Amino acid sequence: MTSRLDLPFDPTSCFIGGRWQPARDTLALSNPSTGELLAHIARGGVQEVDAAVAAAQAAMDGDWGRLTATERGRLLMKMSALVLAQVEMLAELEARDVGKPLKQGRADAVALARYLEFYGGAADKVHGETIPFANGYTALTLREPHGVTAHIVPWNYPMQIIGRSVGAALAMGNACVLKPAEEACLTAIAFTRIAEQAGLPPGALNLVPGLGEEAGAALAAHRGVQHISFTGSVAVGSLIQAAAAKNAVPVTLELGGKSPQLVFDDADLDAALPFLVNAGIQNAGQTCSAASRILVQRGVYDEVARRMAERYRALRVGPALDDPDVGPVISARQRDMVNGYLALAAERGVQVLAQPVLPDGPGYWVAPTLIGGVDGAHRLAQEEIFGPVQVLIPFADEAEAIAIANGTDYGLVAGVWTRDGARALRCARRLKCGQVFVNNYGAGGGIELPFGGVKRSGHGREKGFEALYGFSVLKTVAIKHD
Ligand code: TXE
Repeated sequence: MTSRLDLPFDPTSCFIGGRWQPARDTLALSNPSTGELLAHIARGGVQEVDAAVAAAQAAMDGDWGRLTATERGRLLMKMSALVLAQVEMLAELEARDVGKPLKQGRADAVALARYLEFYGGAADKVHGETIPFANGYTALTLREPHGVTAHIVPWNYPMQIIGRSVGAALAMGNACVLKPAEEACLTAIAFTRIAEQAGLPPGALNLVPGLGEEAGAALAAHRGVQHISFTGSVAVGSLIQAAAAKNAVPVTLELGGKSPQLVFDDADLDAALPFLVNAGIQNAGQTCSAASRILVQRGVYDEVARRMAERYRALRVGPALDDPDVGPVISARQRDMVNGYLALAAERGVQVLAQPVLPDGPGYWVAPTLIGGVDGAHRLAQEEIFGPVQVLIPFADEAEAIAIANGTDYGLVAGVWTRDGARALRCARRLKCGQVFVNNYGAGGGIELPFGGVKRSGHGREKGFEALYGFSVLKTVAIKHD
């Protein structure tokens, strides 16, 4: 084995039909905190994807397809308990693989366990209805699985995204083919091991690591796949939707954003401050729902700018295993992309309000940066940077705040800070996005809360009960008996 890590599994295999099968080729993973080689993982391709889809279909037609909803739920609960028992191991893997600070990795692992618990408990509580219909008939609906579902996930929150997507799909009785990101996939492998240990029937969950343009593209285009769940970039999301269209299968796209938090003059700033900053720097800003725009009413703008800058200056940036506030970004490519945006901050008029000190050494470091002096139309306020960078934008009144907030191509999440209940409701109604948080941001992960975007942030909903509808199809049955 070529891994330089003491891993509790062999990362160079795919998991297909309940068996670990070495891939014909491997890919290198690097540790973002050091830039060093971390491990080699399987480089699956067309052949592995074909085998995984066939194994998933066989599971649908076999043991997995015959389980009751309650039995599926129990398996998910068992997986949840196994995850909880291994939180430290999972957090450490994520620290090495993603560069995620340990406390954030622990939170992701606990969230994964909670997704499995939530969907395990929900598995036998989703049901159809009877419908009043013509005399002599009984009409009803059944909620059935799609069949084989594809899950193409990114590197930023592997555990949480697997939990919300694979967890919900398994609860509804689908058989999954999981394609983790080539940049980080150790916790996806660990999760698959946990599913195996929990006794998930062969083929119910298959894992094919590999490159996006190889394993990912092959999976998205596969005729045997009946639903695709994708989280990642807008560019690849469009490709996935085009591939799904060719086979006329449904797709859920979660594509990131440029999410705002709106801070009104009457806001409780003591309560808001930690959320304003944390939602920008968590996971080094590599979060689809990162609050990368902070819109502040003019009466409190200076105070918010000063207090956020203080917090920025106090941020500890460092190697993930030291459990800093901000770790490295995922790759040299991501670092260069974010630094390309930071170069725009050298323009006239743009103010760098705060940047903490970066560690020496070879990791993929990006300075967390708080920026002022831009308007809502500036590239820094329009494009997803996907790094620890936030822009502060002043506004005069509610109408202007809503116009700026809605004035990007994205629409994923928004936060509103105000003591005025009517204003909070008006904003919640007028903001064009999939989730609005009032006097909080993120609601602690909000596993129970449906999540997804509008506009270029994507479509379809994951998380909460809603995901169970997305991962199932409704069949109508009309029986004539008189
Ligand atoms: O994403 P990709 P990348 C955004 C963020 C980031 C940018 C690029 O702005 O800077 O995207 O990140 C697989 N067919 N987000 O390059 O390429 C790939 O292997 C099928 C937002 O990492 O979209 C991985 O598993 N699959 C975001 C997954 O798609 C393909 C999270 C995501 O990779 C493929 C990540 C193809 N042709 C990035 N090409 C969020 N919404 O949270 C790639 N993939």
